Amino acid sequence: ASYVALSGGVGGAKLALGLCDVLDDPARLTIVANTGDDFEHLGLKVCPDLDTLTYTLAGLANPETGWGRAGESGAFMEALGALGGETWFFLGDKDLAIHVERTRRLRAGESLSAVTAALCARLGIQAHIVPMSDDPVPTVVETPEGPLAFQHYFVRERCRPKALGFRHEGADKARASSAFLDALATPDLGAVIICPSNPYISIDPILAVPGVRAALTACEAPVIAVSPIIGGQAVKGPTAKMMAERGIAPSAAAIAEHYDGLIDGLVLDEADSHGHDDDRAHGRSRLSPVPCSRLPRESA
Ligand code: FO1
Ligand code: CA
Repeated sequence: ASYVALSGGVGGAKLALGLCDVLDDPARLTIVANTGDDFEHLGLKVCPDLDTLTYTLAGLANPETGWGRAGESGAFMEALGALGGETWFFLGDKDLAIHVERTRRLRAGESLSAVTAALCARLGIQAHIVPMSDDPVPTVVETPEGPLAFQHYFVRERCRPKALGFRHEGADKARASSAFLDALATPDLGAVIICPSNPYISIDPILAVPGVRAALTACEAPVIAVSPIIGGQAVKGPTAKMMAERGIAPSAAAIAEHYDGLIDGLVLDEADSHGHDDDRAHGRSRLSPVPCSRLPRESA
């Protein structure tokens, strides 16, 4: 069988790496990356989630941050700061290379899908990392102080402003990447896995691309989400904060509710199975807990 995973950055990349480990042939896995975090910075096209997936699967990721590269140096940033340039978004000396090369190829007319495939091949990655779309769909965060571009909210402001909502700019005109749609249309598709990424800022942008929801509900394969909430806390990052700001108590059941109508199952921690049973009692019985042992595994 083949598999499709929908992923954001650091949290999703860890599951993607695990999926590669359990598959005999990682080339059967297509990982669709959120590109709502992408932005142009210092004249360069930066795609954080694509790069986090790329570095993680290539074994090059920085183990402390989860993003950027291991063994990184900051001479460029230091020199830029001395010149009065913008340093709130850290671009390491090695990491800089991927932004420069991607920007060059995009300007030469290649699609983001083509550039990503070429760079992943160069780094020896067997799984297919594909952008959700070749069209820009930048996430804009609505805050009491006005709208903020995603990285300005996330990195520069450290998620401090209350997030009133998220807009996926350009989503109405965007087209899903052909590699994404082709992977969903594969006849032997075994499962679609929604990684334990932030539902609002990592998965919703993918679902906002026209045709994606329809393709997911139409496919025969089960769509299984892995909860990013364990015991009322986010595995990583500001997911619980964002849920609280929307008046939603962070729980695995709330994640099931968020993906209601889309998923066939939710992988959750034993710590959360009690809340989930409560949820089932309230009439959402088709969302049954899926034991982790039933995660996709190639039959021997
Ligand atoms: N996250 C930060 O918190 N601070 C940074 O300076 C930063 C730089 C950065 C550079 C390249 C890259 O691929 C990712 C980077 N990230 C940084 C992570 C990025 O902001 C992600 O969008 C978030 O982690 C959300 O997924
Ligand atoms: Ca379905």
